[in-house]
Amino acid sequence: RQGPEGYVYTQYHPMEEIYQWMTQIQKSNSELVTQHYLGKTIENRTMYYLQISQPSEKNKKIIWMDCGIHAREWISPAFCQWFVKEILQNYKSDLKISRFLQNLDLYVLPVLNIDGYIYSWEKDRLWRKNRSPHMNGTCYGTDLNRNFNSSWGSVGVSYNCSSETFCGSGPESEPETRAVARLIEKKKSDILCYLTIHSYGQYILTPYGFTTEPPSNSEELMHVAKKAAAALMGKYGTSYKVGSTSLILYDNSGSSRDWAHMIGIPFSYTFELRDNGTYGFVLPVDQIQPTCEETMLAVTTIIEYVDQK
Ligand code: ING
Ligand code: ZN
Repeated sequence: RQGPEGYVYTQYHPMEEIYQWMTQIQKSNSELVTQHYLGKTIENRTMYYLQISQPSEKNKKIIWMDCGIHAREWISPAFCQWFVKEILQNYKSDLKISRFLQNLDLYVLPVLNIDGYIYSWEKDRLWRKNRSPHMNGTCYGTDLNRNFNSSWGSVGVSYNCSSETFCGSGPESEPETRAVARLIEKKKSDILCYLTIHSYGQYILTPYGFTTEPPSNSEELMHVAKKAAAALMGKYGTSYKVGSTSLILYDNSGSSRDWAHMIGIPFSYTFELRDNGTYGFVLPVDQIQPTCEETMLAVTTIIEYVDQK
C-alpha cells in the first residue's frame, strides 16, 4: 500500500529512506507536520522527531510515541511511519482522529536507535543495542532501554558490555537516551501519554519493570490497556496480554516507560507488537500491514481515552 507521497508502507525501509520520508512528509503536509531536531547519536547521526499539530490558540497536551529503541525490532519503526501516514490521511474524515487532534499534539520519533538500526541492516540483522564503544573498542553497544534513570542498574541488566542488556556506564550515559530524556523533561507537564513501541510477544506493558509495587494509577492504566487490547483483537483476532512488566514478564530497570511514569507522565506503556515467536524479530513483510492496522486501533483507543478523561 502506497501513501500519497509514493512511499510504500508495507515494506521495511533502510534509515536513508526513513530520513527522506521524514523530509518529504513534512514538505507535503507543512500545515500539520514539523520536523524537529532532537539530538545526535553516538556515531554523530542526527535524530529528528515529527510533531503533528493542528494550528490552534489552545495550549495542547502531548502524546509521545517512540519506535526503534531496539535495532532489530523492524516492525516498530514501520508502525511509527504507518501511524503518521494514517493520521495525515484520515484526520479530516475520521471522527475519532479529528476530535483528539483538536486537543492534542502528537510527537513521533520514528527511529530512536539510528546507529543500531543501520547496523541491523548492514551487518547483523539481530543487533539490539546502540553502537557505543566500550573497553577500548573491544565491545559495542548499550541497551538504551536499560539506560534511563529509573532505578538504573538495579535489576534485569548486565554490567558486561558484551551483554544484550548492558545498561551502560551510568544512567543516561548514552547520547540517544539523553536526547530523549531532555525533551521529555522539558515538556513533561504537557505530556499525557508516553508510548514506546517494541517487538515481539504481543503485550501491552504497564509500569513498573524495576519493582512489582504498582503505581498509584495502576487500575486505570490496566483498564485503558485492556480496552486497547480488545480494540486490537477486533481487527484480526490477534491476542495481546496486558499487565505490569515485572508481574507478567520479568524485572528490568532503566526503561524509558518506567522513567516517563516516574517523572509524572500518567499514562506510560510499552507495546510489544507481533508476533508470538514464530518469526520473532524477523517478522515477514506480509505481516506489516495487518500488524500496523490492528496496532493503530489500540493506540488510537489509548489516545482517545486520555483525551476525553
Ligand atoms: N522488550 C523490552 C525490553 O527492553 C521488556 C521490554 C522489558 C519486556 C522487560 C519484558 C520485560 O527488554 C523487548 N522485546 O525489547
Ligand atoms: Zn525491544
